[in-house]
Amino acid sequence: MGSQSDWPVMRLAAEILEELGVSHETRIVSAHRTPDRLVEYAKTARGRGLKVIIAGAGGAAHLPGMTASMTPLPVLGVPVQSRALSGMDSLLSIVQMPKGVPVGTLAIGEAGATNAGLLAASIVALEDPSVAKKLDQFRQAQTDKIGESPEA
Ligand code: RP5
Repeated sequence: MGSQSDWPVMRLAAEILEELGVSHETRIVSAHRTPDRLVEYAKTARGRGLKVIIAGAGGAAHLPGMTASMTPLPVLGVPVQSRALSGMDSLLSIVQMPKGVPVGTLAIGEAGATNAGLLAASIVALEDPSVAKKLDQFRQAQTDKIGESPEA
């Protein structure tokens, strides 16, 4: 994530990964304030064995796109809700990538963070049966919670 201030939202991605048994790391890497850290992180990610990167940022949210420009790994972008423009700035900054450098962009805020974790787990599950099983169980439990009629 781009800042400590993103953590209250981005922790939801970490929590769902934890729940699904997907090993992960959490880092603050700012495209603007720590550019050298970003280059180092993105360029070494695949060599360190990472499979997917979730990048959450707000405002002029260049972290996901710049990360995607420096790694062949799938990059999932989470637009964090900004104070000034409620996350529309974050969303547009992340989603409007030029052809050839994709970022899989999720919803603004908490839904996006959780869904980024779920999507990352789905990617990992392609080659990890234990994660696939936990993902199936998660989805079944979610379905089971939905009543057929509204309660009074
Ligand atoms: C972005 O600027 C961060 O991702 C964060 O969402 C936003 C505001 O950062 P702070 O000023 O709260 O550190 O780089």
